[in-house]
Amino acid sequence: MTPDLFADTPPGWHEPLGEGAMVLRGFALPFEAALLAALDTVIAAAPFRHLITPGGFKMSVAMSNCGTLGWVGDRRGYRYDPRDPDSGLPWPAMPAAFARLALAAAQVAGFDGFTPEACLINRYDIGARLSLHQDKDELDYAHPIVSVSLGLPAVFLFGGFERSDPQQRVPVVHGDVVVWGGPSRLRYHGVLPVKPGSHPLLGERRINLTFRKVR
Ligand code: MD3
Ligand code: FE
Repeated sequence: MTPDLFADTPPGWHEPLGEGAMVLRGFALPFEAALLAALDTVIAAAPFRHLITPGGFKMSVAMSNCGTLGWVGDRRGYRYDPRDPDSGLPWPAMPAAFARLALAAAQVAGFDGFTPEACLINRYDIGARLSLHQDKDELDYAHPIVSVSLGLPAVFLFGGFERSDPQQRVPVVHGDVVVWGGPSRLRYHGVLPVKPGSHPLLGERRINLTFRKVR
């Protein structure tokens, strides 16, 4: 990695966001090569697709999954499913590098033994966004969600417990990991439209991995 003298924070910086939520700047960088290789393998087996929301809109974010469960949605609503509805096959296995990174990041944030069944993989092309929502399809909110940002930078909106609560803007770049646990687990959040640009390894896109313990 080339040290960036003008970065806002040094690599390895751990930034508390809210109770139970923490940004681990650059935490994924030592895993970068293994993550990108594993990502290619997963996406070859379960290509990205744009889900249709229950309201009938095509999401701007393209998604896939790995692990024993994947998050899927259609006109009927959202659910976790052991199979990819596009292929009828089980989702690709969770790559070892993915599992190790999620476990290590959760541990640093104070959540021991994090063994997620699901990794949702979001691809943001330029302009793609994720509107404000809560993640409520998991059974036990005592488990954190771990999110890994790769490729182009983005700005997370980190709100409160009501949709109308004020939002913090949290910029994230390639390699940043955020652990969302404790009381922060149920806060509203979203992603602002990804700005035009090109990342040296990933090109004109942002990839976000979210690790979830579902049941
Ligand atoms: C804050 N993904 O897939 S991860 C999602 O960058 C999702 O793709 C975004 O939100 C992305 O559901 C943001 C950040 C995230 C995940 C879970 C949270 C933020 C959270 C749970 C509570 C509070
Ligand atoms: Fe979410």
